[in-house]
Amino acid sequence: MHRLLITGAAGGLGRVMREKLRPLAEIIRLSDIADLGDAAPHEEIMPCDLGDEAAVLKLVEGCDGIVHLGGVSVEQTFDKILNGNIKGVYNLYEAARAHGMPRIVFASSNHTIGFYRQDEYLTPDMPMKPDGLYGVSKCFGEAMASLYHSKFGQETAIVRIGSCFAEPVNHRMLSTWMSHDDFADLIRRCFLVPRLGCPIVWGVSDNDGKWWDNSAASFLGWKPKANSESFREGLDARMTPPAADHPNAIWQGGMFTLDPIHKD
Ligand code: NAI
Ligand code: 15L
Repeated sequence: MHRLLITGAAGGLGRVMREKLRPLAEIIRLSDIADLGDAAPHEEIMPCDLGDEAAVLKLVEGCDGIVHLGGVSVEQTFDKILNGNIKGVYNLYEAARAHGMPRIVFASSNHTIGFYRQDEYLTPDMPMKPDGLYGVSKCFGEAMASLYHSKFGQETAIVRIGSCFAEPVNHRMLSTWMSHDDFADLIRRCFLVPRLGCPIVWGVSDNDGKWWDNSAASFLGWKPKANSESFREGLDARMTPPAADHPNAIWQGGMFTLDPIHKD
């Protein structure tokens, strides 16, 4: 690619992908509402609020691919979610439509299905069961990706990320964890595959205890390499596993299922 846009580039995943996705494009355009530091020679920095339609239109101009990580990433007030994740996604898809429909990797979340129990094994065609307003906003994002694919042919990889951190930080994440390297490799494959379409891909490493079936996305050729089992012993030494009646032992979305509707 000539120019790859990463939104949410100042966030936890954005900072990691800023480095790991460097080989994918000659120029990496980085955007966020938070500080992004100085641009390296191969980088362009374009601060932008995703809720600002005109700014997003400019942001996407000239881009050949988009990794959309920006937006609210936890349970929050409806107003914040509305701006970042609802208006933001609408603005992004409209901007992509105006600028040649660059392929999009959309960071969706396991919180679209957080109210499934941990003893259920999911395929991507199963109904959504969001566990909060944040999860609902990701359902909206997935629906926008599907709409723009059906109506206009816009291609998106909808990646339902489990827990993408340096390592799992609790026992639930032994099932949901995805390594940074596996995510970067998945993104690379989404841009390299000749025809992407609009698949839902479970963003999870090859964990022994995973809850999600990725066989429908096998055409991507993505074979995650990491397995959270290597962290189990360390986790067991640091903390006791959750009791059987704890949300982290019942629901796939874990503690998000307990969040109230945030008012401020
Ligand atoms: P993060 O919260 O660290 O990063 C999100 C970034 O988006 C932040 O830098 C924030 O400033 C920016 N942002 C928020 N509202 C914005 C707006 N209105 N306009 C422009 N930028 C805005 O989240 P993280 O962990 O890096 O996640 C990245 C993406 O992946 C998010 O969309 C999140 O929902 C999704 N995800 C992440 C998971 C994880 O395990 N890290 C799991 C599931 C989904
Ligand atoms: C998410 O969607 C969040 O963005 C991330 O911070 C984690 O909480 C993750 O899900 C998870 O479920 O572990």
